Amino acid sequence: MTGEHHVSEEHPRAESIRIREQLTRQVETKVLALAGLIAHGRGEAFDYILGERTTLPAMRAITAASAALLLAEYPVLSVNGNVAALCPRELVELWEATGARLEVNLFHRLPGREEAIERVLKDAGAREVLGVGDAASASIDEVSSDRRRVDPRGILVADAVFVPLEDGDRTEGLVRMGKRVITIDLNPMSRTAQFATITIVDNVVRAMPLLIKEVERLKGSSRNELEALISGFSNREALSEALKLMKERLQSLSEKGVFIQPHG
Ligand code: PTJ
Repeated sequence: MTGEHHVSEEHPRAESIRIREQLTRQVETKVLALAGLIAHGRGEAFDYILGERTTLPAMRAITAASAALLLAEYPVLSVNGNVAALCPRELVELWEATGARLEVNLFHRLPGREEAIERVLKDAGAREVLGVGDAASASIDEVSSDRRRVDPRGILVADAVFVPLEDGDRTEGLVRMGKRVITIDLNPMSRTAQFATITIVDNVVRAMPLLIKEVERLKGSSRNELEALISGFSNREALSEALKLMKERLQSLSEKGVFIQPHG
C-alpha cells in the first residue's frame, strides 16, 4: 500500500503531501522505520509553527556547521532512515563537497534496513557506505540503544559527526567522547538540539541544499577564518532565537485572529 494520491500541484499542501507519500513508500522498502513516520509528524508540527522557512538563526547555524565540516580531520555523515528517505542525493553531494564519509547508523536496526539504506545511497551516487551489517563491529559505551553499534572506520574515529534527526542519547554520548556534533532538528527543545555542538533548527529538506551551498562558498577560507565562524556561534543563543521566533509568530497570528497559513 503506497498511499499514492498524485495530488494536484494546486493543492495548498501539495509539497507536504508529496513528502508524506515519499516517506510512506520508504516504509515498504524498509528504509524508513514505522517510528520514522511519527518522528516526521512531530517535525511537521514544529515546521508549521516556524512558518516553513529557513530563519536567520538557522542560516547562521548552517554557516557554523559548514565551517565545522570543512575543518574536521575526519568528518562522518551519519545516515538514518528518515534522512535517507528524504534527501539521499543531498547526502551524496555533501560527501562530495566535504569528503566526509557516509555511515548508516540506526535506532531501529531491523533486518534488511541497513542494506536498504545502503542501496538508496548507492543509487544516489555514493561509492562507499560504512556501518552496514558486520562492518558496524565497534561499540560505543556512552550509548545504550542500537545506535551504539558503529563502524571502526567511521563514527568511532570521527572528530565531527553530522547527525540529522537524531535522538538525544547518542548526541550526548558523542559529545562526551569529545566529538563535534552537528544536527538538523526542527524541535529546539529536543535533547539532541540541546546537547549538539551546532543545531540547525530547520527542515532537513530545506537545510541540506543550503548546507551544501555554504560548504562550497567557504571552501577557500583559511583555517583561522573557519575557526572564527565556529567560535562566534553559540548553540544556546541559536536555540533561544528559534524559540523566540516561534513564540513571536504564534503571538502575531493569535493577535490577528488568523489561524490559516497563507499556503495551508
Ligand atoms: O531510522 P532510525 O531507526 O535510525 O530512526 C530514526 C528516527 C528519526 C525515527 C529516530 O531517530 C527517532 O525516533 O528520532 P526522534 O527522537 O523522534 O527525533 C527526531 C527529531 O527530528 C524530532 O525532534 C523531530 O522534531 C525532528 N524532525 C522530524 N522530521 C524532521 C525533523 N527535523 C528536521 N527536518 C525534518 N524533516
